[in-house]
Amino acid sequence: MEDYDELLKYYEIYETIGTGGFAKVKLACHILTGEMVAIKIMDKSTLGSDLPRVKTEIEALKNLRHQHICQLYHVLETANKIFMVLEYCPGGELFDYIISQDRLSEEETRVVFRQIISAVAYVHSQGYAHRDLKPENLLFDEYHNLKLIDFGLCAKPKGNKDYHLQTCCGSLAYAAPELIQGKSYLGSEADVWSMGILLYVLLCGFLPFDDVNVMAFYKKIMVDPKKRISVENLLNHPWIMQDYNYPVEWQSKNPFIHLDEDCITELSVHHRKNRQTMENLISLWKCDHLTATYLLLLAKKGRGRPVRLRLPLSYGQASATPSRDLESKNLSLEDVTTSDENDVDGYVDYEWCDANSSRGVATPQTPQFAKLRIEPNDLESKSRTPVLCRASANKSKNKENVYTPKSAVKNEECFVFPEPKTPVNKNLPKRGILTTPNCYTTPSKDINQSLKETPIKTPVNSAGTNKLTTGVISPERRCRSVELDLDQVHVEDTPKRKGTKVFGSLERGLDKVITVLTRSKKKSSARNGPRRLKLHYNVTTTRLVNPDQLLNEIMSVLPKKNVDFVQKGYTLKCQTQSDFGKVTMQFELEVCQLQKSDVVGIRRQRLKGDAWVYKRLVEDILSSCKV
Ligand code: 6BJ
Repeated sequence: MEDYDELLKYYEIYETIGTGGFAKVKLACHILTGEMVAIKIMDKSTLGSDLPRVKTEIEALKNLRHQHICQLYHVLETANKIFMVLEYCPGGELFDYIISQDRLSEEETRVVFRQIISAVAYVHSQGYAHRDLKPENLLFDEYHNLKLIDFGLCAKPKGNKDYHLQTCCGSLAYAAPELIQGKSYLGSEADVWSMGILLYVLLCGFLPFDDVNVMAFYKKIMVDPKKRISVENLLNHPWIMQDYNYPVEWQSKNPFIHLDEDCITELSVHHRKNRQTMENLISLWKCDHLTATYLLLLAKKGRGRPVRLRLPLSYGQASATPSRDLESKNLSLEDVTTSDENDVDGYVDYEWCDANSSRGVATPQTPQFAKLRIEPNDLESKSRTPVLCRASANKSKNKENVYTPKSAVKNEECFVFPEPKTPVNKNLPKRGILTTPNCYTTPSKDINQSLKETPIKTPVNSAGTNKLTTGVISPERRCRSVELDLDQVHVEDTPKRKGTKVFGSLERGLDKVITVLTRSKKKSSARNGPRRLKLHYNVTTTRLVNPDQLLNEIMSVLPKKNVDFVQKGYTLKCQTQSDFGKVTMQFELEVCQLQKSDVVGIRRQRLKGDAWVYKRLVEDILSSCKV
């Protein structure tokens, strides 16, 4: 548990949003800036032969800084754990986005693909090859701009850039023939192959080479790498240039050399150090808390928020954040105050925040009530998230220090969505079960307009049943499933925080929180229905109006598909296992009420497992339900 002490000085940790082979990703809030982050958590003892992969990723990400690469802010290593604090990308995986739309139009594919080329060209320019390019490794940020993740398989041949690699890695479906055949290969050429597969998937919604028979699959994958286009020639390929008339801009718009004046000023004041000293310290780019604070402050400025840090404490000093102090009184705080009640410490920059911003759960205009985590297993508290973090990008109390966001407007590879046109490939079958019609808003070129449209601000009620109601277990797996509470994963590894000194102002805050707790508890118990969610591409609409009927329908279908599940309110935490008892897939299905509509929907979220297998399984489940 000491493993978490250092991390908890700087971040508030919330729910698990993904589990991979050897890592778990949790949402968190950086306390000083109030910015949301994603934290990749790895256990050294279970890493084993994957440890080099983690080191590779850290080394690569420390050297990469680009508008389409998920930024690494902070690395912490303890006796048993490695923590990577990463850029927050609430828009979900490109994979989920594609399948929700069936496939993308040619115009939208071009927008997305130009961003991918931009990221890959930059990676190559720095001497790296990614080697695991696939739509699961591309996430959308809050502005619907893509960010490349997972550099665990990337390679940087020393010295000669044309060095041929030998290791076969990555996902087979996206792997180049020379890689599959075990030949030596150029990482950059292998990446271009994967990009070809990606382009196909974007336009068609399925893989070009797919065969249950591995040999048959291998035979299909053949082309001489020398006949393949180079990234350089992709940049200004006629198809890529169409509608744009300029090549892909792949250079970094956030280079390491330039330091932001306002961020330096704020950090100098905060640390009581002169500007030059501060600049020298930041320029070391140690990937420590200072790096994280600088980069997150810059991100905050980029979103038009005040360039301000929250607490006048120095690094490493015991934190006086409300939640930690409150927790010392056996309360775990997730949300603290209403926007006009936040007098907990000197500088007030608490905002409504909801890590579900992509799911549109926030009401910045109305007073916010505290949401407390009473019980780690409490559904409501888990589905509704922290308040101390950031919220609406254009809501600002401090007008003097507000900046016009630059990144999204200035960056030509971002946000230049032509109006959606009729798909060119309309002869292909359209709309599968995972399709949510009309759910995608084309981002506007006008940043202010697009910020208004960002789901963070959309009011949604979030009510859920807060008890583990019934554990429904598929008959085939009754024994194993008894232990199955997927949430334990979250609970077990989130340590109870140690008590810290409670400051007077915080005690006042605590009083308020207790009052609010009573209020919000009353509120939720009075309303035991499903959550109201905004139409999002992870939500499938139905024709039904009765949530319980839909829930029962899904629960009757799951055992037939060999899916184990635990019901928590209107959420079904599902998993599948191999014949050897290995968990092959984890996902959630949640029955929700759609906003501004009488109908109910199903929110789905993959947590673990192969994306294509997941797609087929969820399609199968949903088409078996009479929805
Ligand atoms: C990475 C993952 C970066 O809000 C969300 C936010 C999902 C951020 C999100 C909806 C949600 C909320 C609560 C519970 C369940 N990010 N952001 C791996 N490597 C590098 C970066 C990431 C992951 C992220 C994902 N989801 N679902």
